[in-house]
Amino acid sequence: MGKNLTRKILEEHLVVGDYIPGKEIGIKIDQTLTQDATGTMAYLQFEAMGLDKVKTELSVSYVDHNTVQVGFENADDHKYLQSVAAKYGIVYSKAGNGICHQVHLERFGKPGKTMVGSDSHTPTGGGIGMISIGAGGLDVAVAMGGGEFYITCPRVYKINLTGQLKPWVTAKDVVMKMLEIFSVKGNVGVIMEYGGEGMKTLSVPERATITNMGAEMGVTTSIFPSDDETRKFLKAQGREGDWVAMDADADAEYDKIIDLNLGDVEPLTAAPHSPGNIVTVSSMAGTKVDQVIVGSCTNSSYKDIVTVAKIMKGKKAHPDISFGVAMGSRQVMQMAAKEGYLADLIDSGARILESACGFCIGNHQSPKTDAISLRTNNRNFEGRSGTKSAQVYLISPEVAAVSAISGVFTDPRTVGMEFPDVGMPDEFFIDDSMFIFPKDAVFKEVYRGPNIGNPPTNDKLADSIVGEVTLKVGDKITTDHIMPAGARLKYRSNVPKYSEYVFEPVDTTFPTRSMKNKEAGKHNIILAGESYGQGSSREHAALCPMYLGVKAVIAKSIERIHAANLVNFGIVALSFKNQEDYDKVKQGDDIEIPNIKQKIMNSEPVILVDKTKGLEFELEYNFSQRQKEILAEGGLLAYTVK
Ligand code: MIC
Ligand code: SF4
Repeated sequence: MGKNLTRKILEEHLVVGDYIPGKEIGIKIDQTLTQDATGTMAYLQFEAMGLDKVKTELSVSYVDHNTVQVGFENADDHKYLQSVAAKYGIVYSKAGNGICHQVHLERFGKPGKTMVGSDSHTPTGGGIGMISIGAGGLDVAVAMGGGEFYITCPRVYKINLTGQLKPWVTAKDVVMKMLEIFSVKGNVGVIMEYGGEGMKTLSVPERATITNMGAEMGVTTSIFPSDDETRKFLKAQGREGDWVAMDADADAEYDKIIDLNLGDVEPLTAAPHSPGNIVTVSSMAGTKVDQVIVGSCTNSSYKDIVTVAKIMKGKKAHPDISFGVAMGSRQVMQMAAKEGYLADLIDSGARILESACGFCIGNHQSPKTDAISLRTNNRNFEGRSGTKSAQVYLISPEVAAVSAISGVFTDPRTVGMEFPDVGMPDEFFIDDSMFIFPKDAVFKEVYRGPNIGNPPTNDKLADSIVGEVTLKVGDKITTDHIMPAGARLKYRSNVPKYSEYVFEPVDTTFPTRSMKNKEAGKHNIILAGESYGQGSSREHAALCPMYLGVKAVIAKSIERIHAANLVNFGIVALSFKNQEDYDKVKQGDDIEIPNIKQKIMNSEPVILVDKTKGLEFELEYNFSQRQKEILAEGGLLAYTVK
């Protein structure tokens, strides 16, 4: 049997372990990316490692999340990031240059390479044939220092695309179809590999939309082969030399093969409050809408923006709609300006937003109370828009534009308009002047504003965990529940301050109750249901609980990036041997996990003693030897510098 593409790239980068699906492997990382909201902590941790320079082929530090700059904090962080980039040989992408994933695809992505990024949508790079994985900032810091990156050797599913998309049906609908099939949970440890004749009809940015939102399925990453379309895209970006053909062998082995006929896909939407709540746009048709926003790393490529501009040309956004457009990169914005599309958008009444994350992370453009908001991004978790009562629907740019005009949810196939089939330009407009490359960077000293604190450290793992179930939560708790972003995002570099908001959307008393326990020498334990830690890569969802004295999370299941982040910050992730035991333990119960350190190190069963109930429960865990040692040290930073 031949090899699939995933295996080919991973084997070429394998440095620790054997290629056995389900087992931990360490891979060499060629490129890294960070964004500012996770980047400051990643670079503080990198600094703590005491190295001279990054050891990767390329590391890029993007500023795209915290660009609103209300108060000094964000601007201070940007300056810190710029100075660190200059010191360590990192490319710095200034605020205004665009969203990390879109810009990286345009200017740096290379087929066959590996990349790790401190953002969960790093798999966008899979659209250009990279193994591109999202991780916590500390894992990225280690990779920048030349350390290998650890993943579970994946199970690989082939998505065999056939047919061709019908007019008004898009790559966004394809990935939403995938979410309908695979849902947002149960896909940990899987890589989705796309192939088949249908793939050839999709351009690189369309493929990137699919791999981007693959993150919502909880997979390790998604990847497309590198073919002639990839070559065309790279050539148009002036980078044909970066192209190599990459594909699976004709007789490649897969763990599962799924056929998806592109011609069968129809316009879809993810209804509130999960990217996995997929319904057809036609079933929503006629529903009144309050806000429409086009943008985010999922849908803000040249093709997306030009398509929207062509639909809007000569028309106006409905008077009751707030219509916003955020282009994914400065390149897209420059081309839209030079080719007249920006004028068409402005004429239509669009609010032109910065080329940044902004609305997607609830940093601005929060809709009105109870609003129906249609957005082209990838996540619609409750409250993520900044308005708890808002109903956010995820849609394609095409659905966004026609609905902005009509004021109601509209199936674009019904508007009687000719489909604006926008192709790939032969040449993109190239202007790299908002990058500061290491050769041009002037380094004087690392700038540290008052918002930048040293990363807090943890104690070594205690012999026994003794404390309280400080919080019990249900299923699908996302990192936006654990560590909200939006208005709180500006505190990312100030852990004591940011920790005041841990679990804010769930229980505002959690930080004070936890701190009280910590000060009294009691450990905090979180009890959770299925798919705990869905969503973002933000390590603050582990780091801030660690700061508050959380020592263990007992959950029915934990999503990949968050599970790794918990280990990285010395928090023990456990599950009940019998899932029903979850119902028996209550918030506030006094508990003890005797001899946890010794038991984990010796791979023995761990027992939870519920002193309040007088009951004992067996707990399970699944740590590699490396993870056990990290936990014993109290986290990855201590383990790395020891
Ligand atoms: C997100 O889309 O949730 C974010 C904001 O980009 C996060 C990163 C962060 O929290 O800083 C992600 O996807 O990892
Ligand atoms: Fe930015 Fe939104 Fe993409 Fe996250 S999902 S990187 S917040 S645009």
